[in-house]
Amino acid sequence: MQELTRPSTPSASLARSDMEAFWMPFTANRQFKEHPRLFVAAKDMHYTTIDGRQVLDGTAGLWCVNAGHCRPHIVEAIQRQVATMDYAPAFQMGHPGAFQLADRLAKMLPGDLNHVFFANSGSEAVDSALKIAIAYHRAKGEGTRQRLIGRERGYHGVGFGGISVGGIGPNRKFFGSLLNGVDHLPHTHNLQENAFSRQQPEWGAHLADELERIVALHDASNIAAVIVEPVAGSTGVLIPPKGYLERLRAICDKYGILLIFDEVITGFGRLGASFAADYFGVIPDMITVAKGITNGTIPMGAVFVRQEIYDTFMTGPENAIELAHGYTYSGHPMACAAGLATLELYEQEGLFQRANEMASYWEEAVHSLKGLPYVIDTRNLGLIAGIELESIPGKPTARAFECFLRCFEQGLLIRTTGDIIALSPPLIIEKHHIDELFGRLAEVIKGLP
Ligand code: PXG
Repeated sequence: MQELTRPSTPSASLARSDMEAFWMPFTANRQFKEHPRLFVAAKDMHYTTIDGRQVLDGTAGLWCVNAGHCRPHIVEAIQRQVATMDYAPAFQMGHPGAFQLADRLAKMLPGDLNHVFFANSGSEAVDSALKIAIAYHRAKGEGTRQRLIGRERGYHGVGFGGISVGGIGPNRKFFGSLLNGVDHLPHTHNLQENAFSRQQPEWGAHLADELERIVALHDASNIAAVIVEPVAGSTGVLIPPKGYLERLRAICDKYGILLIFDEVITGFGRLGASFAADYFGVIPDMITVAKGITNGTIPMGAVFVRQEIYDTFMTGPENAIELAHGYTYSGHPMACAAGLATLELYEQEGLFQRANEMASYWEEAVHSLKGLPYVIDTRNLGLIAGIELESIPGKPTARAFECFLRCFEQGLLIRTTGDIIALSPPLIIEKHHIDELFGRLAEVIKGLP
């Protein structure tokens, strides 16, 4: 075979014209391409920009790099796997890594959640979970249970299933009639009642009772599942009121409705426990994850299901496919290698415990921003913070976005949604990083227009 030239690597600089072809996701494309913000390297708590500056990562990439960047243990596992077996067919064939990763995950899971369906992203995990919920009821002879219940301000990715149960207007309004048969619980965010709460707010558990009204309207025999984020991330860090998740669990139990926790951001140590289900002591019937499952290195999502759900499908002829669902890359060898190495690293370094121990120092730092100009709320849980700014009249999002740009110039990566700053650093963060992060952020906020 003819020797090829060496594969090309991304170039060290980009002209404006080089940037046209890439249609960037969830990005103001024209604005970005005029003033690009490009990263070229990452290590532990920092990114390196294309012009050689160090940027402290206050967001673990996008809530995914929980063990910090470019950890050799994970990098080596991926390198080894890609050189040994790049791909194995996912349907009617297998490879050991997928079974090993599923087994390891099953051992971490709370309650009797102990089976794993692999996908490639949070969006796919959510669509898979919703499909499993409907098919589960059908397999049990309750095929009328098809309705799905999400929540206002919920984010469950961008598939049609996810935006249907999701509760973010701009993510829904352009995309037609979406799924039929979806209702939404009210969100729990209320600054009059809960501003500047530390950890779980006191007010709002009663909002779970809205599920009773939805059941009364449609009858439980028509409802398949409720899906919520235990802590909503993308819509600006909405922390569940004390008792709220417990009530949702109780109402679902009462009516035989499946409860799905979307733990794409809360999974893998973000709250100082393996999953939010462990943290809150509320065990759902299914959990969706992505992001931290591979430390953000190789795309992977998964649905965790209870024994009883899996067993319900394992009937009928042994040679029949039990669930007509799956992806070419379900359990991709590289994602599995990355996942196994990631879980080893989390365990070896005790990172979930570390996050738990760091949470009180983090909390003090978050609430030190109270009293700064425009800061109308600070809230925190585990290694998550939400800092809500007063909007510029007539220009929602503008103030927080300006804050984001100025932080980036000051060597700090934050994430904003609306006028809310969301922070979710790698779990390896040290106290001096926390001081640096909030010190810089405070200076930027003080100078905001
Ligand atoms: N569910 C939840 C709860 C999420 O947070 C998804 C599903 C979708 O995952 P994928 O892998 O399909 O993107 C997410 C994704 C942010 C931000 O800044 C959050 C997400 C993605 C991008 C940005 O808050 N969460």
